[in-house]
Amino acid sequence: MTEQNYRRSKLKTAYEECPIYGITGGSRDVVTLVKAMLEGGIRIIQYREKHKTPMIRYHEALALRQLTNLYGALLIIDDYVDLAIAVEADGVHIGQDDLPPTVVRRIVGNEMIIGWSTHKIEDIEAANRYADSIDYIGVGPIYATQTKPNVYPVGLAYVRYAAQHSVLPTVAIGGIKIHNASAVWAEQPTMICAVSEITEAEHMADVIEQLWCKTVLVL
Ligand code: 3NM
Repeated sequence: MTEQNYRRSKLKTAYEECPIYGITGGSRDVVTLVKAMLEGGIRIIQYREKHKTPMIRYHEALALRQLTNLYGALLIIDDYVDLAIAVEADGVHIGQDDLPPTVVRRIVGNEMIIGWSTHKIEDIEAANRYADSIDYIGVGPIYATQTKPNVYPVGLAYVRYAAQHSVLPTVAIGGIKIHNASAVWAEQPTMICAVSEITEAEHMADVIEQLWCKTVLVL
């Protein structure tokens, strides 16, 4: 198996087990939060803690590496390529303003999954050109979101365009809640991600299930 096939089959196994892509956030302790996400069935965890110190991020990411290994889940590190390498994460997620995907690929080697955020049609076309370097794309924000500042909703049509034109798996993100998840699934993303809806949930497993069950309705 090539290294690219290895990365992609690892990712596919995870999203076929559960198509909800989990991202850390909110006010709970991050290890408690991720344990509840994993108990709720999520198999892809992105560690996204932009404002903590490098030392705190390192210790938290190490703890999440152990925890995700225990559950057979993937750990993806947001933004910090060095941290992803340091904790032997499964992947790193980068944005449009980070280093170019080809450069990140050169730094992390061929076994690490790379995800790339996209926000407009030209980004999807660029992602297709970078498809040797990256393994999935984020598409959003679909709806208005308080979680990521200074971004504007791109709407459901963008999910549809991504599903139809991206050669890579897609993660729909941004303002996704239980009440609008079925509308997002109807546009056929590979995965959906609901940050605040999950991190602020009182009964996390129920929320994950309700976000997830919507897939069954449109199949
Ligand atoms: N990335 P919530 S939107 C982390 O569009 C992130 O790339 C986005 O949070 C993008 O589910 C977003 O609470 C925040 O709206 C999503």
